[in-house]
Amino acid sequence: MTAISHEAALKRAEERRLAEAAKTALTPSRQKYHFMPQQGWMNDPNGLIYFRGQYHFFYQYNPYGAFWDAMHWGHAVSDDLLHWRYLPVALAPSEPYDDHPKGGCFSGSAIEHEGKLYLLYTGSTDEGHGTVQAQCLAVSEDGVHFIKAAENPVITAPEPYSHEAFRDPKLLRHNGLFYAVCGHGEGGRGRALLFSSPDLRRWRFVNVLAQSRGEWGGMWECPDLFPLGERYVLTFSPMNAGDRKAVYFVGDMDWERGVFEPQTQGELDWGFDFYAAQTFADAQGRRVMAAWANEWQWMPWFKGWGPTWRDGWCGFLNALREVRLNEDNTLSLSPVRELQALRTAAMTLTPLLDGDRVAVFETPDPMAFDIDACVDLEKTTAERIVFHLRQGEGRETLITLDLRRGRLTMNRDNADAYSEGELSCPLPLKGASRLPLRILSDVCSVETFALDGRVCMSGNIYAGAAQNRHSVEAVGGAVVWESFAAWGM
Ligand code: DQQ
Repeated sequence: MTAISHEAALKRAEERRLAEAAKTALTPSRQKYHFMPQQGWMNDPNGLIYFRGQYHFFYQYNPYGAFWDAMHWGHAVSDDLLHWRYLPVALAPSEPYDDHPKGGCFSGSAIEHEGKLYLLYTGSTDEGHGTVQAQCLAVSEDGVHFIKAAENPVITAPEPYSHEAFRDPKLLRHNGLFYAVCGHGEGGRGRALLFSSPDLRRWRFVNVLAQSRGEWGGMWECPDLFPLGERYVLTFSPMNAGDRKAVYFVGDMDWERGVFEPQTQGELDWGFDFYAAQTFADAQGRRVMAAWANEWQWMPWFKGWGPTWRDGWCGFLNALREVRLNEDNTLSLSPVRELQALRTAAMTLTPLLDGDRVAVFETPDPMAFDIDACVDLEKTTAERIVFHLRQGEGRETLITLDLRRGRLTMNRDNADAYSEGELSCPLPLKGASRLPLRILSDVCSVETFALDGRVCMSGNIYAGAAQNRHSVEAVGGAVVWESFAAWGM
C-alpha cells in the first residue's frame, strides 16, 4: 500500500521506540517483574525461542501509541527469563501483503533452521475488498535483523477456506518436516489448519487439524501444538466462546492424516487476563508458556485495557509458566522457578489462623510480592479462606478459596478506581489432604495458582502505591497452614 521499504519502516519505528523509552521507563505504573514493552502498546507473545544460548521474545507491538494499531514485532532477549534487553524492532508493515493501518505483521512463531532464525507471521491487509490474511516468512542470520522472503506470502488460505480470518501460524518439526498450525474461522466455526514444508518456503495444506461444531468459538486465535510426555497438546484462544478465552486439549496426533485427536480438555487460566498463549521448549527440555495479560472488546467482562496508556504504555505478559502433564491428562501451569531468584526477605505466618479471624501480613515490597503457602486440609475447619490484597483507601482485591463448595474466586469490583468484575471456577479438592497455593502480585496484576498450578486465575488491577496492606481471613472455622511465606519481589 505505502511505498516504503522494510528498512525505512523499521528505522521510523526505531526512532519512535528510542525517543519514548526513557520517558516511559520512569512511570510508576510499570510492572516490576513481568515482561512488558519499553513504551507503546503490546499484545500477543510471538516467536518465543531459545536461540544461540539466549531466550528471544517477540511480541505484537505498536511503537506509535499505547493502543492497538498497525502491528509491528517488538523484540527482546534474555539469559535468564528475568532480565530483558530490548533489541531493534524486528518486523514492520511495509509490503502489499502486510501493510495496512489496522493490519500489519500479525502474530506468528519462530524456528531455527540451518543456523538461521526464521519467523513465520501473518500479513494482514485490506485493499477495500475485505481482510486478506496470509502467512509470511522472514529470515535472520544474526537473530536481530530480519529480511522478508521474496516468495511471500508463503501460505495462502487453501480452497474452500476463506482468507479473512486465517492467521497466527505456529511452527513445529516432526519427522524431518516443518509444520505450521494456523488459526481459522468462518461461518461461526473456529478451527486449526495444518500445513507442511520441507524448507519453510514451499508449503502444502495437509488437513484440518481440529475443529468444532461452533461450541469452541467462531475463530481460533493463536493455536499452539506441542508434544508433552507421550501426548500432544493443542491450545488456542477462541473468540466469542463465552467466558472461555484460553483453552487446551490433550490427545494424540495422527501424523498420517494430519489430525489431532483430543481426549481431555481444560482451561489454561480462568481469570480475566490471559490470552493468545504461546509455548517454547527451553534448553532444559521444559515447555514454557507465555500469554498476553489483557482482554479484547468481545470478552464478556471487557471494560478497557487499563489506565496505563496515560503513562505511554499498555500490555505485558503473565508470569511465565512451566507446563506439565498430569496423570489424568490434565495440565498444570506453575510459575517458572527462575522467579524465585527475585525473592527478597520473607515473612511467615503462624501455623494456626483461628476461626473467624484476620491475620495481617506485610511484604517487603507492598505491590510486587510472591506468596507461597499450603493449607493443611485435614486439620482446617474453615469454610472459606479470603485473601484481602492491596488494601488501602477503602479498596481491596479479594481472592476467595471456598473449601466447602470447592471454588476459587477473584473479585476486583473494589480493586481500584478502574477495574470491575468477579470470576469464579472449580477448585477440585475432593480427596485432597493439602492445598498448595501461590499468589504472584505485581504493580498491576494478581495471579493465583492453586493445587500446584492445576487451577490458575489471572487478573489485572490498577491499585496505587497507597494500597499496600494485605490480610488473610478464616471464615467459619480455623485454617491450619502447613506453610506460609510471602516475599517481596
Ligand atoms: N492478535 C493479533 C492476531 C491475533 C490476535 C493481532 C490475538 O494475529 O489473532 O494483533 O490477540
